[in-house]
Amino acid sequence: MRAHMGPLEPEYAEDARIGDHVLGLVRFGSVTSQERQALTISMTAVGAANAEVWRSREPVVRGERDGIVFARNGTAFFGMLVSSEKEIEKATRQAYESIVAVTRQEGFPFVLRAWNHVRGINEGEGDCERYKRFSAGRHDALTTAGLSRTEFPSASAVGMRDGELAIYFIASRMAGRQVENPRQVSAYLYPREYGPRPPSFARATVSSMNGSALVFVSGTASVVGHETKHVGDVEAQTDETICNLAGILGRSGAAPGDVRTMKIYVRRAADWEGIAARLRQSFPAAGLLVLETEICRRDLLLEVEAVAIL
Ligand code: 3EB
Repeated sequence: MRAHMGPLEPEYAEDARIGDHVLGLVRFGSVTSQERQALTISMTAVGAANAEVWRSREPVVRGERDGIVFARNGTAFFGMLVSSEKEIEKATRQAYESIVAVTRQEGFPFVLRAWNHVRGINEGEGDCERYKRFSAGRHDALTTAGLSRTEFPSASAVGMRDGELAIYFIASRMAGRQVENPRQVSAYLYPREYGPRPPSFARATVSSMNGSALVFVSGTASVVGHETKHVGDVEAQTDETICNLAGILGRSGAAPGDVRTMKIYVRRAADWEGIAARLRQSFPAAGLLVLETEICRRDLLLEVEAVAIL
């Protein structure tokens, strides 16, 4: 642990445990389940790390409200929920209604970062694809609650094997700053072909909790404009993804060496070592966690998210 720990610090670990100074703990394992203090999501971790830990300088306070299990300190709120509702649009709409309501009730009304896991995310054709239904439910809940585009969180949206929907998120007492990527159309402005409602997320959000700036970079992929580039070519998709990550980090005020953690979602497990090697060249200080999963667009072979601390 570093000498001057901020209010909230991410780490990827092997077999991590809960403790007084752990705000968030997510394990990647066989069965999706919400325990009293941790969430397990059914995905295969390839490589050593199999857990995501958010450490807190101060001891945390734990609670549960409206189906959301949470922990908070003076500045940050970490929430988790699992839904067994089979209709994914309804599950997602209800989940985001709860997220908005509970974070407002608890005094952390700014949701800065959300991780979305949808079983069978690529199942269903056309507008019935589960990812598109998910997007619709999220959009309708957030906009009905009064959020404008500039308040959408950064996000990742990928698969999981078991369960229906699992979401974990970080919220703050203070608004974050959104960052978009000029090489990419903002997701909330994607054209109709990507579904009846656009995906409601920012490319990154920057938070200045307690003076130390935290940069949450969304799941980032080989998307330029709004189109997938390099279909079928994992090396070229990796390079395009790194180019997008570098652009988003730069506009967030972060240098490559500021990146603490990077999570790689990889559609085909066999691709992971090549992707990780390229990322280590560009971001040498980052701890890596690799998960094998479906990704929200069928033609994407990887998606990479990052957290930087300035
Ligand atoms: C993209 O750039 C890739 O719907 O929350 C990345 C991160 C993607 C988050 C989401 C989707 C989401 O559009 C897909």
